[in-house]
Amino acid sequence: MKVHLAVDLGAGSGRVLAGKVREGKVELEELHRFENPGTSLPSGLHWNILGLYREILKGIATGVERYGKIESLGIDTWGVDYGLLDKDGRLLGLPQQYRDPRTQGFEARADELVGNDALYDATGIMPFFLNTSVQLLAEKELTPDALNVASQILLIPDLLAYWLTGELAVERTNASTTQLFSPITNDWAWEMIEGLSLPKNIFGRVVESGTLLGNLRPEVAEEVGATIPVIATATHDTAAAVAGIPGEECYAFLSSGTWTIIGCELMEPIITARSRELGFANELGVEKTVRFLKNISGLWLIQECKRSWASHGEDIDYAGLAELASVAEPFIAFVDPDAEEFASPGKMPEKIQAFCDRTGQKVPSTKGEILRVATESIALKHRLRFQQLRELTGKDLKRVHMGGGGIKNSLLTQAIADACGVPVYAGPVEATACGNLITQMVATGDLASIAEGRELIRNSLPLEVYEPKEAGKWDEVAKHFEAILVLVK
Ligand code: LFR
Repeated sequence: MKVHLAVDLGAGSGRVLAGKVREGKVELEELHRFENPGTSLPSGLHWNILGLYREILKGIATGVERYGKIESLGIDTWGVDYGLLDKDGRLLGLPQQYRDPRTQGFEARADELVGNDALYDATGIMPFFLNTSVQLLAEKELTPDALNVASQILLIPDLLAYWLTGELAVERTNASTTQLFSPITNDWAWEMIEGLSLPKNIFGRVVESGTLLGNLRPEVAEEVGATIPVIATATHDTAAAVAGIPGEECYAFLSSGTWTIIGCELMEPIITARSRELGFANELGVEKTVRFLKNISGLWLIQECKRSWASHGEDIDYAGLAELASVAEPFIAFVDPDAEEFASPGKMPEKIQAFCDRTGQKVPSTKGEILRVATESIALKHRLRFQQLRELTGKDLKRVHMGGGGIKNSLLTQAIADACGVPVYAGPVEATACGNLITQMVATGDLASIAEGRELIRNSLPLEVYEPKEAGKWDEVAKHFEAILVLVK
């Protein structure tokens, strides 16, 4: 039996998992789980990066204790966030969270400086408040001290891998989330970097997913109990999830977590006036693929409702919340899950109610109603994006393959099948960890290709099929939903 470790950090929690391959099947085992709460300091919203690093070490040590030899390990996290290093490799300040409000107004500033259209044409990435480009611009104009002396930018998984190995590199799938990397030249988008007056010298070596970075530093190896090769896996969690979703036929992938991300795997980017208008991004995937996709604010709304009620002493688990939503009256009102007011944390139930109120709809009053409105609205947003994806790719998409924690919410998964009018193949829940692991296994020669890895996943983990129901009803409510989108535009 061979064991690889996947470190998978999300914007709420992180895990270290062991992927064990025996007799043609992969088994996942959670070795260590920890919280990753955003922390508010006088300087804004931050990640506790050193805390995360310590938790990762704990998880690796558990893996070594349990299995002795570890073939390799790889880290994936959310995209876009970064740390800056000085010339001696010291971290300059505590990395900030993409939801930190400092970026407000800086999408418009980027537009002034280089033009959002030009940025899209050069990078294939849409203007979005969280892009690294927007964050760096805000940092440069508001708090430039660190940038002035920085000699290297690393994204979060690169930074953690640097601490583990001493090797400096930015992995390509995550580089593509910065809006500063070109999927056409396969290099940093230098013209845009110059146009935004960002320091060119901080953008260093980019490596393909599946690159061996090196072994754990001797001090780290001593602490965890073994020397382990570290691989720059598909370090962007969504790239890992897409790799780990074993799609078949002509399918759209859907990676469902805090964000849900819907898209298609392509061999070439689609950068047209229409794709720009509809806001689809060309992020990069494993084996030189393009992840042509759109973010939808997914479980975030539900997670934030949960957090808000818990802070008032009503801590209901996700199963309990789903139960409340499933017995509430359907289709009483709709929100745009991607409306600006929902992007920042806090007061989510009240924000949903205020949205319904200001758009002249019935205001949901119970927890069940609020959650039902959120769930159906999220599903309807998927429908819209699914249809746009069909139009932009010209593909006759026959099904949705959905992976990630979101599939545990069967009300939402069924609603997505109903709203899109195609079957949803749900699985695996651990798509991200699976993609992280198979990318490593290809790198170590244990698998020939990602296709072979997907076959391994298909043979090992359950897939559940949700057939679409009540098509007529959803066609009708989609009209109301889309009218609300127009109203708030
Ligand atoms: C999902 C994700 C999305 C990205 C957002 C911010 O976890 O990585 O792909 O758009 O987080 O990085």
